[in-house]
Amino acid sequence: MSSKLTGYESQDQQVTVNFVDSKLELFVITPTIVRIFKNRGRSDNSYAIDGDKTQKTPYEVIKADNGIKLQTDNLTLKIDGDEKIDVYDAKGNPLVLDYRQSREPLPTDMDAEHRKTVGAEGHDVGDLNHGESNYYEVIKALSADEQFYGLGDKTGFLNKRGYEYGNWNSDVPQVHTEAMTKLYKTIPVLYGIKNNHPYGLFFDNTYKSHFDIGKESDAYYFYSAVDGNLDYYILGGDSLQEVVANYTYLTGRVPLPQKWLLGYQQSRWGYSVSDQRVREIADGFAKYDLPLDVIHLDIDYMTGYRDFTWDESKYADPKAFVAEMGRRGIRLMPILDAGVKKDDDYDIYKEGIEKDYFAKSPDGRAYVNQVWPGDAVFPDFARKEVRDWWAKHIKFYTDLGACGIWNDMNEPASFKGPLPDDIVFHNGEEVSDHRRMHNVFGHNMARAAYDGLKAATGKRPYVITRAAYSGTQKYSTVWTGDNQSLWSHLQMAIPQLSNLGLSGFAFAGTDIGGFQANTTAELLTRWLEASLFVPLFRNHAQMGVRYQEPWSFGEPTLSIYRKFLKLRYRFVPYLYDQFYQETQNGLPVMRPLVLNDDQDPKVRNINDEYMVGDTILVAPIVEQGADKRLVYLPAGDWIDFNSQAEYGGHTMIIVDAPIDTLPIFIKKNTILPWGQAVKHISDQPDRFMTFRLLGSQASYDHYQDDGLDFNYQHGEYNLYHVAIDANQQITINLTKHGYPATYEKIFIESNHDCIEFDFDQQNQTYIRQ
Ligand code: MIG
Repeated sequence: MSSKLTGYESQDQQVTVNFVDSKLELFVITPTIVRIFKNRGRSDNSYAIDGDKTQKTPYEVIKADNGIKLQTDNLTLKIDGDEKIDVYDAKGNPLVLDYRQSREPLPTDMDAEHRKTVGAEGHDVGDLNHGESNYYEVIKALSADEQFYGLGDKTGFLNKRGYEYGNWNSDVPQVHTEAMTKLYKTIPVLYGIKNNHPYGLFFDNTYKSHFDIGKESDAYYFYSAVDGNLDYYILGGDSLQEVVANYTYLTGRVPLPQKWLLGYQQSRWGYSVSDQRVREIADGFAKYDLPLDVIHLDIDYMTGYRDFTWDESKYADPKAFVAEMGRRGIRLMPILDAGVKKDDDYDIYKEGIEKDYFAKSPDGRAYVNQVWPGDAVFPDFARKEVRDWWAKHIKFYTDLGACGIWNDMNEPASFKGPLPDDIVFHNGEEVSDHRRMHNVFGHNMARAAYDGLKAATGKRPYVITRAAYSGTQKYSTVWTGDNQSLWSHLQMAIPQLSNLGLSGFAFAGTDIGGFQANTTAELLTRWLEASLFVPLFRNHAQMGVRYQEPWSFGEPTLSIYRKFLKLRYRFVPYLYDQFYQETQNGLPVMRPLVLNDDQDPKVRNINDEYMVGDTILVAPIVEQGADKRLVYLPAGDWIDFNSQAEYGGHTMIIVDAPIDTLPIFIKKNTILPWGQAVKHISDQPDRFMTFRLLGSQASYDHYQDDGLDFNYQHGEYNLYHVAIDANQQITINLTKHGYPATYEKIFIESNHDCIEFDFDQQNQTYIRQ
């Protein structure tokens, strides 16, 4: 057989494989992560990965057959004489195999002439390569038994097989259906389970790209990009959990949030028109006995949609108003738009022009498009100096007392047509263009907000962003953009948030109740129930649609809404513990069932259940009119949280769920921390903690810190190990004591008892009363 492979060289953990007229670089990052790189003429830098993730890893390269074989303890890569790569796990099971034949595009009845006219009308004609000279494809063989997950915020279902998706951050105000191939984010990580063997692929390329996951063929799936280097990572691991942990090891983990971020948040485009209107909303929550932590301020608080302004004709005294809300336990979260108003009398615009901080047309002038403020320009956020400038101005908000920054329109969205390809942006300091920098615009904007908030407050920044790239999770939480008040969107929320979690975004949420269109009492209630454990717990609606505050529909909606808000606060310590775990293990808090048991074929296509950590299973009603549903219980024994009934695992059961009921199942023999029924999450340390035993014996590790700043990184946190054995002997150990405000009392609730333990300062132990 003829081979174009001429040899290889290796240095440290980099292996260069030489072919007659090209070369391929392989980087052994860890035993379970290998990077495959081929320079295609673009500078080599990553927005997703910070620093060098390479760990000292033994590996071997041997000549084999018609090529070479690179082997770590966990992965084997075979590179053949045609530059084809096949990857196997340690036991020799195939994970990722290059496809040897050519693609066979689906027949469409369309000739070139028709394609032109149909395309001209604005229809998607499905041609991936619009004559781009640096276009490429990576085609992998598909097995009959192979399922796919990940890809960030894409529409549709949990398992991505059979669909295609695009990566070009887009503002999509139309109804998000499974036919919509792209939304706001570009997170090109794809997980596969091939004949029961999990793996991941991460394509680190910011240019417009595309995945076809067995839509075109049952024989292959492929990635394509219009430009960029070939730069992808093989992610191995013995379980899907290990594969996901490898991805978050590479691209970073969601940092511990301030604890109150886990509280309930209320929003509507329209509240921010005046301090009086915002006050009315806060009053509603007080009047109806509803817990609330944050009210979001949409674009109307600004002066003429100018970033870094607060209209004093609508707010008598913004700072005093934010403080007034703060005294009531409510924080305010202002929106910040990507487009900066073009206005010669506006200091931010003037400063940005003087210092040359905006993207430019090829003629050298600041490029102007239109967004909310009318004519607007776009900061060149990938330049550090521009981010530092933006970050410095974030102080405007923190000085007024705002609790964070909600970044919008940062795909970037534009009203006068898309930004042309050749708009000049920078890639760091290097001159680049919109084609390359579009998909990281939101990433860099969010990063600037993170830096600004951190510098100004020393607290853990609360940033929300609509657009994102892989790695943005280190700086920001995300929401899924402009959904609608449709049952199909409530249904989509579960797989969409599950896949975002698998893609590194452990802190995410949808607009509860639906953003566009008019919600109903039933839909709003079911959406709140389904979101009970969703980290970003925010109701948001568009201006012009019917009100969807908890009281808008009267009774019984109000009482049911109140019941679930109160229940959420009970679970806040559990969720906070899960975030601590996530920083350690890199796994999302909200999980599709497949993440916890990738060997159970029954969980690979479940779209209407999710887990929280590995002990809580949630099976909400997501169908109009339904009052019962089927629930698949995975491995283990389960306790129905509502009825206390017990069930074995690997079974399908029918549960009743009238409108005021959310089916929740707790793995038998679990301890749950049980938060207090507070109205707002306090900045003051909790003095008591309750742990509830479900089942007969269990143990649990609980994390505690001040919930606000970075002192935990210097050891200021506590870990409690709570255990109840088969004889009902209870032990509470402070296994780490770095935060001074230990709980004064701990209550252990089991069956019908509640046993109190008091902290003994002298001996640093808990003593049973
Ligand atoms: O084009 O600021 O997705 O949450 O309320 C609309 C107004 C602009 C889009 C966001 C939405 C927000 C709205 N914004």
